[in-house]
Amino acid sequence: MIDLKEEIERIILVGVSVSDQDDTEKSLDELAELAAAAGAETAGRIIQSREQAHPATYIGKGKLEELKDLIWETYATGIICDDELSPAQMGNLQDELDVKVMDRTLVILDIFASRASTSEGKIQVELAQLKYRQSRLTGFGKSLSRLGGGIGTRGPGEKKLEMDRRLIKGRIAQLNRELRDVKRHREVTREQRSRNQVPVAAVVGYTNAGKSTLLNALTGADILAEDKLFATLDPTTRELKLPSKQSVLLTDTVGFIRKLPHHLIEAFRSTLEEAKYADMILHVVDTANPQMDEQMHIVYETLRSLGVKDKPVITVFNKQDKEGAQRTVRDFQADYTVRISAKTTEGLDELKEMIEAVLRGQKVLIEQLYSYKEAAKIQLIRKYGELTAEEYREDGIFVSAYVPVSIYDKVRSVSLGDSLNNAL
Ligand SMILES: Nc1nc2c(ncn2[C@@H]2O[C@H](COP(=O)(O)OP(=O)(O)OP(=O)(O)O)[C@@H](O)[C@H]2O)c(=O)[nH]1
Ligand SMILES: [Mg+2]
Repeated sequence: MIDLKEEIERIILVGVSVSDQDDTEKSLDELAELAAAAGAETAGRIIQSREQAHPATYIGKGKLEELKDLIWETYATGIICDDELSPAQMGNLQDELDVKVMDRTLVILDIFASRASTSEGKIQVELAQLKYRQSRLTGFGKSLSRLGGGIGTRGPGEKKLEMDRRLIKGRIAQLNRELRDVKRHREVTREQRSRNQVPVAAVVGYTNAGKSTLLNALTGADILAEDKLFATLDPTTRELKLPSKQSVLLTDTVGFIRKLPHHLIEAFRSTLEEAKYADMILHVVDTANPQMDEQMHIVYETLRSLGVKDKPVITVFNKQDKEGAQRTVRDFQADYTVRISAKTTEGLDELKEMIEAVLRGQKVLIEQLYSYKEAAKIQLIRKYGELTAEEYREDGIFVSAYVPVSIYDKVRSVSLGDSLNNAL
């Protein structure tokens, strides 16, 4: 029988350090994880310090020779550069090295491609892949036909790899149309939600921070949570009942990462923008990751680039149960911070209280006497607000509650005004 298993790719990581060598090392550590997530094995790494990447070959001539030697010594089948290569760089490296040449973007796209499960996710990934390939058709054709598989060949658009430019253009247009429908659908859902007055909290964070685990712990949802990068691609929304009985919708979404390819941001914009329409942000941080601060910074940068601002932020310092987790943590950009473990559920009650506090801040307090005829209004308050006291008196029901500003007019008692008018 023919062994159909893909040959494991052995790759060399290549980075250019423009300022901080240490930072480039960390970025390559992450690139190694990305490569592993895409099924490749790291055989070595090379870093060059230079003012900027070489416009023609990414690294300089001397380093290129060093890289050739390393490829030869380690039997590497390819290289992955830590930045997105221009089509020219890719072509030149291909000619020089005679192994498969890949970049960070290609690897991330590949991982997204193998994780996409819903039709929405698949459309978005295929679109991002095609846009990336569009400008690199010539260089790629060569290397892909040589190796016949591996990184860069997976995904919903697999069969379309050999399409020519004209067909790709047509396919991109078609996917864009499909994406517009998806977007419209998302907007409708969003509108319905806001009409329902149920507040929404977007769960964001660096990939692998524990967003899905947190959502599962809070709501008993059954979302795939795994120790791998980009386990979640498709947004999932679940209802969380708070101790005060009111509900909040939690939306889990794509994790962020440094140098998130812009093709992906564009394609996944409607998914990533969930945060833009949320009432608050839950920012999940992996405190056991040595690069926690850097990751937090990247999350804020990404949120800014998506136009998410002026939202209350609760930063959730997760994985406190883990050995090596940092205990002294702070985040000056957050309105609230809490230390938790989504795994042991430690700190979750405190987190829920904070969510309530944020919601309360977005509401107004009403303390009124309602006539018994107005019972329907109290129902509304119970549904969308937070009822803190309810007293049955002879002349009506006295209610103290926090309600969203949007329903304030609907639930205000008129009976008091009526009785005053009658008395006059
Ligand atoms: N020890 C420990 N592990 C945790 C905790 N929370 C999450 N994890 C683990 O961290 C890994 C990543 O968790 P996920 O919930 O998949 O992370 P995510 O943020 O959803 O990641 P992506 O969907 O890939 O962006 C999993 O192996 C979890 O079991 C925690 O509080 N303690
Ligand atoms: Mg997840």
